[in-house]
Amino acid sequence: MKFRISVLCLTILLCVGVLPVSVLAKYQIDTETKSYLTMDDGYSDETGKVWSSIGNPSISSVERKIGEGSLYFDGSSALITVDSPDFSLGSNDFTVDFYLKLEKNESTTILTQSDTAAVNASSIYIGANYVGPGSIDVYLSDGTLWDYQFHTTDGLVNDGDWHHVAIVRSSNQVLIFVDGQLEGTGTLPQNFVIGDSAFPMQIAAQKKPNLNSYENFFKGYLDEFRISTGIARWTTDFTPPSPQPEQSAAGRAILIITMINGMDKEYDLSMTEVNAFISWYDAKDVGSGPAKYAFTKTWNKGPFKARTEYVIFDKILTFEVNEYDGATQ
Ligand SMILES: [Ca+2]
Ligand SMILES: [Ca+2]
Repeated sequence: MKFRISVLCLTILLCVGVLPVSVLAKYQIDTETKSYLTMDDGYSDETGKVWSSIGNPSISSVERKIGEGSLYFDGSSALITVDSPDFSLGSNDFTVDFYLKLEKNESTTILTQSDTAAVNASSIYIGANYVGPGSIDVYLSDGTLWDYQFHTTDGLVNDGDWHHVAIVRSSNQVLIFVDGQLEGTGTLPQNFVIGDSAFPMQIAAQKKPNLNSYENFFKGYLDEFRISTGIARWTTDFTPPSPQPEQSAAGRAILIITMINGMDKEYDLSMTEVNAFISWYDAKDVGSGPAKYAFTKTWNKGPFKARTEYVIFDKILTFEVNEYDGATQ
């Protein structure tokens, strides 16, 4: 007897045992994206930059906002990466955005390219709890001292929940959004040039002067951490981003065919290929079409130019399609 378990698992959660689609959700990388840590796989950067850890930041798959995980900073851990021309903010628009879940009420670093003396070679400092517990705070420098500072009120991000934060420079305006609401704003002099720091870019701590040690540690979770230059991603209130993977033919699926002898055959296919197989199966099921279906093998080809594997309709017991997102978002 032939039947099929499931034609197409469009609701991925119903498909057990195969990559849930949500795992792979991430923002699209555009040319303005200079650093983007999804925190799903540690602290690898989608733009190819290499971050190294201070202490032991750890992935949490329990606490996460988007994708598979977030990164937990225990109050003595941080991330740094070497200076890059990508981090020269100059007088350009920029956006720093992330999700955070804060576990600390004292002043804490989120992102900076400076040291705690801030005398020389400073560019940007983004922190929390400087106005009071739960504020988001931004300091900008022309290279020497902190020339301008911008704050939200306190009490915004210290409730133990996840919050989306976006710091935006749009021309001479600095905007701080929390959960998509404009909560802090201020004005820079026209064409204010932010200093071109040579310090490492630092997440979750700030370097001590003349030392390879750090202070002002962040405690809590960070997720979907992104630095963008040349773009003000938001200038009015918005709904915080929640990237959903495409459910289109761009996706891929694992097709598992169970043969009547109990053997499983697995194919990793594009949805176009899966749909072609289903069309063949449906046609054959009502008595038309060829008795066998050909899969062109692009794997394990060995010395051959091409290998084709045939599946015989009469030998199929069931099949199952587990769709996943194969496209980079
Ligand atoms: Ca994530
Ligand atoms: Ca620099």
